[in-house]
Amino acid sequence: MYTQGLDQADALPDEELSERFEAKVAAEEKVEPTDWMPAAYRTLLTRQIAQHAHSEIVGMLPEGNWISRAPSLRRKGILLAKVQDEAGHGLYLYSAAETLGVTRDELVDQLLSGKAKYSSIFNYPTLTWADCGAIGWLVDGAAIMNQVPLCRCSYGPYARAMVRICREESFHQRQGFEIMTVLAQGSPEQKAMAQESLDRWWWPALMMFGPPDGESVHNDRSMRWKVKRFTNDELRQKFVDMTVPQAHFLGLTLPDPELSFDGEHWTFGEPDWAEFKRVLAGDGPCNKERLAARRDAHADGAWVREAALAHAEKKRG
Ligand code: BYC
Repeated sequence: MYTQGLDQADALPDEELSERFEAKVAAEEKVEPTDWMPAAYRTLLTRQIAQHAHSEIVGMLPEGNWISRAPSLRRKGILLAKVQDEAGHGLYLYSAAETLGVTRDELVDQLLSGKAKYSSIFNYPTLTWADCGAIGWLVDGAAIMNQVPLCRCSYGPYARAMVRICREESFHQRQGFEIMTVLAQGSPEQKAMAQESLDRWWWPALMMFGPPDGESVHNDRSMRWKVKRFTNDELRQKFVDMTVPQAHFLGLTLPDPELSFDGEHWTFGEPDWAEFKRVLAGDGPCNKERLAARRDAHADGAWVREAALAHAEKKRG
């Protein structure tokens, strides 16, 4: 069978196109939207980038909950900027996914119908102000650990989007750690609030890296095609090694009795994988609330989309 790749002047056999593709990936060259790529590579990337985009958009909700209740004008300004950054990340990522042939409407439909996954972490509630600190420190910290290697992903548009996203996530992580520092060094009540928040977010943050390597479905293919550069367990370990000393600096205790240092790494207990599976299956503490909020936002924005389309139509004449 012969296939015409968009970058090919002449038709080439699939095997030859596939060999060229593998050689390009092996040589650390970027794959671009008009290049020939195996259907499974396209599917793998569309899935991951779409889930990533949905995570950024749904990820605005837990912290968005605190914009009107931030403890000072300064905190409110910072939080607003951070939540807007997440919206921007979602938009870059939807655009990157679109270069693979899926439309924005299809992507949004998949999220709103509950068909598409988004990160498990955003199905947990933000109960106190300290949660904005814990999210910045732990959730954005985990995101950076996972996303810095994605700047070297083999697919050009995704890799390039990740560069800016990672820079912004670094600011998010720092602002979260600063909130935690102020609380941990504040009154006994403030320190207790920081500790209670850490207790609730620690295990869900470890679950962000995905199932253990033995249960990861996409790992082998994703590593071979240089989408992922590290396995889920490798990144989880790096995150724990980075974060434990930060918790010690704050004078807070991690909720894991099995935590111990072996001279090189921090060994840690097993996250509750049954809980992880429940959250992925739609039965986390806030799954229904998050989807309902996105559906309402989409419906409320219908007039904006209609007005924008009418304006575009008019301009076209
Ligand atoms: N939550 O074979 P595996 C942010 C799914 S947003 C939900 O290991 P893979 C931020 C996985 O999709 C950060 N689902 O998958 C925003 C797969 O299901 P399907 C979001 C998960 O892809 C606002 C199945 O489980 N970051 O930073 O090799 C405020 C088997 O997994 C999760 C990204 O999206 C999970 N935690 O590895 C603050 C990063 N884990 O598709 C911060 C990009 C696994 O077969 N994504 N699943 O139905 C990735 O790096 C990878 O997709 C993952 C999973 C490491 C997440």
